[in-house]
Amino acid sequence: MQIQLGQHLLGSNQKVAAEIRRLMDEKGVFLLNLMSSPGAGKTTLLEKTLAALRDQLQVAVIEGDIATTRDADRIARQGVRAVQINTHGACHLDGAMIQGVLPAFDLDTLDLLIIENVGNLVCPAEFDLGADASVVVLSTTEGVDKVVKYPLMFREATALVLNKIDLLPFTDFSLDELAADLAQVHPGLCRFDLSARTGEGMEAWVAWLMAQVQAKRGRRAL
Ligand SMILES: Nc1nc2c(ncn2[C@@H]2O[C@H](COP(=O)(O)OP(=O)(O)OP(=O)(O)O)[C@@H](O)[C@H]2O)c(=O)[nH]1
Ligand SMILES: [Mg+2]
Repeated sequence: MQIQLGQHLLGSNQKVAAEIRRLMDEKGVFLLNLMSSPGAGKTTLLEKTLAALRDQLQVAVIEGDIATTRDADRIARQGVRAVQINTHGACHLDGAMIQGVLPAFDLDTLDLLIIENVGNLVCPAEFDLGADASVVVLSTTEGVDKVVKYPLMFREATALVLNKIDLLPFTDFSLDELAADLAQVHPGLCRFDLSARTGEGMEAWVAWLMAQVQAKRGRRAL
């Protein structure tokens, strides 16, 4: 019975996700779903990414958290429009939550809409939000075993950001082990090793994201 209910919920979420995807395709907006465990550095990565992109692209952010507007406040301080969703306990965002806040954005002028999902390495991977890309942030302080312990998130990701490389010397995180685990779970996964704190490695990530957005803008122009 529980399994049937779960399948029903996921099925109806899939329909909403398809509607979001259709709308984003029609408007030519690139929708990015950013996921990680709590504290891996999603908001810090966003702050630095927005600083690099905001003069070249029209960008906005949807922040998902169980409570508070702290992350949306951090993004707003970058001069970027941010709408906070509070899930009041739910461990992930779903399609209906995203659809509910879309009227707050001018999709006709937007190039890039970034969703920062609720900090959680499990549930967000189960819910399609209609995104063009799902990016998972893993940080060097979490332990290298997370890829094999939480494989769905990494299997379904479009790209992986390995954050906090400035802390590598102080942890037992192994880049070789990460590469071996990724070869097993998601061979060929696009990966960016960086430090959102120091800025090291940010250029390749920003260039990749910019290229994704421009490719979609190009399709809109056709
Ligand atoms: N040393 C170091 N610290 C970082 C880096 N990126 C983020 N941090 C720190 O990690 C902590 C968590 O960063 P956030 O950006 O808030 O993490 P988050 O993933 O948005 O967290 P939630 O939204 O709560 O899931 C903060 O204290 C950041 O300053 C990094 O590259 N290096
Ligand atoms: Mg955050």
